[in-house]
Amino acid sequence: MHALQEQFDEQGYVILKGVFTPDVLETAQAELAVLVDREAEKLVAAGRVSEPFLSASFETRLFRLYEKNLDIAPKSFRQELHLAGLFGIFFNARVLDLVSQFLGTEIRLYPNYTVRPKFPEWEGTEVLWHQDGGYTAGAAGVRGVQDLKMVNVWAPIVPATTHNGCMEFAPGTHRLGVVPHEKRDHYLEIASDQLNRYVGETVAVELEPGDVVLFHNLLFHRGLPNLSDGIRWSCDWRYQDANQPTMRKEKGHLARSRKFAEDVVENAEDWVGRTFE
Ligand SMILES: O=C(O)CCC(=O)C(=O)O
Repeated sequence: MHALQEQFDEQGYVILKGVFTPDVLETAQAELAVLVDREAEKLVAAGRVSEPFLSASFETRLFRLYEKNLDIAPKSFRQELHLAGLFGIFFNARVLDLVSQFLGTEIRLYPNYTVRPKFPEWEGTEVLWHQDGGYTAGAAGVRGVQDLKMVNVWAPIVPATTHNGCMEFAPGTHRLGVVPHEKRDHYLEIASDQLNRYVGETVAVELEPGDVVLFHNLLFHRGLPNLSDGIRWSCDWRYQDANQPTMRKEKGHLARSRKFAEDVVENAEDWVGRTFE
């Protein structure tokens, strides 16, 4: 078996260094900066801020805009991500080549692609211990979630460290099946009787921009608290064997397909012309 797949099967994740080239990252960050511009215009127009904080850095500006407006702050972006500069992330040929080793030729971008601006010390963006499949099971029922053939991907846009809230994994927990999750204020959380056995054996996943981590849909994971004064910007998205149903109301977008080649998202322009669905 391929070494990547072996580690993925054993630990539930695999870290890949330097997958995105600097130009892919710069293009993505520039696009996200435009998205932040739009947020600034919206808040100024609504009278929620008196200035657009134009001189603030990418790492701080969105937080400056929302720190006194946390009641309406975005916890994540999804619908807004049909932007040309993000095609190179979600449809990256190097990532898709790797993922095809797990999923084969029919690959769907699963309909929950996300960009997260994790704010300093705000529980609204502090994602608690969960399995991604736990969210799907919460909405669609446990049946079928166990069999979803998926590869989940997480990549930072700024360095992700234990200080600013990188991901934390509980290795091996992907073999436990879907476990019960409980509803908290902002997110679901794995029930404590399930979690307590594993919290002493976790790993913090510190990554540089360009690195990606692939992980199993049932791996216990969370984002650590952000103790820095900057935003931990990151992307998380998932690929699925497109022969399967998404178990969501949205159908996602084909990233590779032999069967339905005409439906594959072809390029950035094609991506921009589509919607979150
Ligand atoms: O970025 C985070 O802090 C959490 C992301 C996450 O839970 C996920 O990608 O499934």
